[in-house]
Amino acid sequence: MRTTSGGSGIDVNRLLERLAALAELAPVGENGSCRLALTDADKGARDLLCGWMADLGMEIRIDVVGNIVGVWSAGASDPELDPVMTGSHLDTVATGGRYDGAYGVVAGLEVIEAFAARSVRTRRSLAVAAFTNEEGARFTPDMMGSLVHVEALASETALAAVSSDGVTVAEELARIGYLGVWPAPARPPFAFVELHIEQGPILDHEGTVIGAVSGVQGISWQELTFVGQSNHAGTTPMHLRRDPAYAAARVVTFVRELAAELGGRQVGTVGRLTLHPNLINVVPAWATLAVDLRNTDADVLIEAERRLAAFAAEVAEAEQLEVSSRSLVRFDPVNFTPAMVDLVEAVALARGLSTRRLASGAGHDAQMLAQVCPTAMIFVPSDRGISHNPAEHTDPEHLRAGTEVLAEVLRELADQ
Ligand code: HGY
Ligand code: MN
Ligand code: MN
Repeated sequence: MRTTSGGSGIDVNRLLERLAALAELAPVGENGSCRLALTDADKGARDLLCGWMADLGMEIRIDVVGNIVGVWSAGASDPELDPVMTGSHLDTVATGGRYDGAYGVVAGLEVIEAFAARSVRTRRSLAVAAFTNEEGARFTPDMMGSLVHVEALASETALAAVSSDGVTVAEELARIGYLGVWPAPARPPFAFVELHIEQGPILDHEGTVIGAVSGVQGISWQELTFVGQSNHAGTTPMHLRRDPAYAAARVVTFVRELAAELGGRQVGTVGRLTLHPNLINVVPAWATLAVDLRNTDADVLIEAERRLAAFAAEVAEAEQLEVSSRSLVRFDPVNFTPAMVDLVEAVALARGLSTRRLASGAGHDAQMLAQVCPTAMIFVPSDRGISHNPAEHTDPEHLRAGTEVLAEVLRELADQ
């Protein structure tokens, strides 16, 4: 394995400037950004990316669900071969940080900029992708663009998805000018490597710089709805109530207790709870809550889903409510290609960087690309493990290290 002789050419200040330009499109707090999928802020980020790609002489492909793929062939001896792809996503949650997703896209550009400046030659072209709606915060499912890219979701289904504010993906893509014509699903790349912040506490807590990601845990998003009897808060005796808010509250505490009981890597979250009519003096008519369950173990995740369904039915019966549930997202745990994980680890160690293997707690586009090509992820630490929060931060030296490892991994793969 070659290590990059001399300077890598990675300019971390240029990388930071691009991350700042993206964040400043729709700033949240000191450092954060709100670029919900297909909003004007997301359009602004897409426009910036396409401008940077054009400046690098990349061929820009926008597909039928708005995925952006830039291909750099200037350094390739065999440009007709399937490219090696990197990338991530530009959309954020509403209270997003500066690095989640954007770092992986901008670092991909940084690698190409460094290779071009040093006339690096490889067999294969390099591609950088920005997948549509990775977060799933405005439209479900999450990882929407990469699901379509790998033929795990029909483009028609994605285009028809309706946002939490009542518009479809197709309408919003047309409105922001990113309803592309490049076909999806696409021909799989030769390999895919995603660079991302860990978004959790492990690397930061240990003082480890690089994570060689072994895989991604399984994800189950369900929406539960309890329907009861709306009534006057003052005149309705407690024993005559059919209160959906009470049932929802029982589920919120149950999810926490279930995760503790199952132990291991089980996590459970109720991040969204809606009451109707949501008025101080009205016993609600209905309550809707979204439950996010995750585990690296597929069987335990199924057990968690089973117990949640049983508890929701039990609470509904006791409170004489109707209960319904619908699955919003369901992904099995994914293990990345062992040889690819080995490569990430070997490159990091060869550069003298502290490294460890770990599974990802967060979902990523890489877990979709893993269905169609050899795939790996590289993590860098998140300060205090904070993410999906404007306070998200990663040390510039860690951002540089991650990008340098990405450059070396991409170069090794592009010569295969
Ligand atoms: O939810 C996730 O894990 C990812 O941030 N979309
Ligand atoms: Mn992400
Ligand atoms: Mn995220």
